[in-house]
Amino acid sequence: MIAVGKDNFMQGIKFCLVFPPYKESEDIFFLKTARNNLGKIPPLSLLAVAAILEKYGAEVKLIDANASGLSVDEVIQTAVEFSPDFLGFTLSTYQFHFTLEWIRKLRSKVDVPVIVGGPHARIYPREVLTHECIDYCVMGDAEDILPQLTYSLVEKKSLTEVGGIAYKNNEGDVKSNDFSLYIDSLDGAPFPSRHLSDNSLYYSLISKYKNFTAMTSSRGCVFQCTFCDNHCIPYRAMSPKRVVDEMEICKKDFAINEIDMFDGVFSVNKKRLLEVSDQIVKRKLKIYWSFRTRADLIDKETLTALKSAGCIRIYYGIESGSAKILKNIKKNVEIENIKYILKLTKGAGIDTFGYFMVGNYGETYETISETMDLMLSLPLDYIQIAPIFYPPNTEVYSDLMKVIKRDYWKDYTVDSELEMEFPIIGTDFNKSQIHSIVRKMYLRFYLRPKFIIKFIFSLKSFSQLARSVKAVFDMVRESVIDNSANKEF
Ligand code: B12
Repeated sequence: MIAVGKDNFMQGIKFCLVFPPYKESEDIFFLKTARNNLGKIPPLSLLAVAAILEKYGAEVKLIDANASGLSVDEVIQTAVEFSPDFLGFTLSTYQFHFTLEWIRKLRSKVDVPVIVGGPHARIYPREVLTHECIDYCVMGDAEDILPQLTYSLVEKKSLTEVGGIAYKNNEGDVKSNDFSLYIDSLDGAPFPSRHLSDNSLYYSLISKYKNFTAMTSSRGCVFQCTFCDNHCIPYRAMSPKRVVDEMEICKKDFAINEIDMFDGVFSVNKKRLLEVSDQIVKRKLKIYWSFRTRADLIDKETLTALKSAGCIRIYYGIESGSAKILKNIKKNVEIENIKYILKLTKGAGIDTFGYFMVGNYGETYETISETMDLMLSLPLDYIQIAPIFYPPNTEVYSDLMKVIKRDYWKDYTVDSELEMEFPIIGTDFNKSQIHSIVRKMYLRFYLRPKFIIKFIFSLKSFSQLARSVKAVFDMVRESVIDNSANKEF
């Protein structure tokens, strides 16, 4: 690790971080309704990056074009006026080419080095760097890497000692320093620079209070689900104090009343969960919050603590009602446990959200029926169903690669013209059947009179009502336009 010199060595250096709009991938969120109405979540990665830069004295402009609705030309104009020394973007796989277009356009008017990070830069740094408009990939946590990279660039030092980056050397060859990728503790990471964005822009379809924001309190994952690559990153969680400090800042400095914790699994450690709840109560922090987890990581004691600490909703990754599928995807949660915990959660006065998947290895009409039955029998307030998808770096994608005999995402990163319809593996269902099933499941769940009445009575604000009416209207309109679901399942 190289020393970066003075604490404020970035004084006088300007960074412009841009979060372009994105469209939910059709393969991930299938209903147009969900795509158009899910909400606006702050670009947490860039807020974290901004905080690191500000810590060292840099001047940062963060442009959330996704939430503010700015066009690329408007963003270019703002960036030109700001006149940065560096541009920064976060890269996800599915949005890669769209983001690349924005980078190209911005770079053509603001010709400064471009630094990227995020999942796609971590997984395919070499391929990302084949694009001329991108100069540096940060492949891990930015907390140590970015100051070292910036320092080395400003001081014109060699980059060979800067761990966690990929770059092009003077000969144009891509070099990748695959060491020092991750920080050990997240407690030292500065609080996200929420003052750089307009917090009134953010909401989720089901958020109940304004202002709303999202937060993460851990990175990586300890579980091995076949459809996710989060376990490829070492698991680290912030201490309860650090978590509640950030919640307190949200409340006091940004008038935020509702926080959605976006950690893949927030309650890995029961003691941490109880301490977080305890500190919220002790500090008399009146904040409403929600988080994502698995049913086997919740029990009666935690639910009581969570309720008194203002937790209003738990998102459970249920995935399937078939024990066989749960085993195939390495989820390994007992169906009986799911039923028991969901009932307890509702009983504790906490809303429940269930994530489901369709099209996994071993999926049949029988397993779909089991999932449908479970979904309709559980005390769930909301659901989201994802058709099977094959993200890079996951076990499902490795299986797929054996069938298609190539690393599709790698080729796609280099070649923007490349398009390919993935085959669905391990089940006889094809993609359109899976989409039909998903649509049918959504309609079966959300158009139940019981659900509609309960939902109307649970509404907390006019904005929530307006958003919900629009979502329901879109959903019904969409299902009238395409009623293919009813033909198949
Ligand atoms: C919160 C979140 C969102 C938020 C905020 C997005 C953001 N990146 O800020 C919203 C809702 C907007 C969102 C949108 C999407 N997301 Co999202 N999201 C997440 C989630 C849950 C947490 C990310 C996060 O904020 N972590 C906290 C920060 C502090 O950590 P970090 O992201 O690792 O960032 C650090 C480093 O990676 C690095 N870094 C990251 N970006 C940059 C940029 C620069 C310039 C530098 C120097 C460093 C750097 O420095 C940061 C600080 O150390 C992750 C899952 C996960 N557990 O990571 C999925 C995840 C990143 N999202 C994913 C997906 C698929 C999407 C969408 C395509 C939506 C969809 N489902 O269709 C869009 C794409 C948006 C886009 N343009 O990138 C996938 C990406 C998979 C992939 N291979 O690309 C993930 C991994 C979930 C998953 N397991 O599938 N997402």
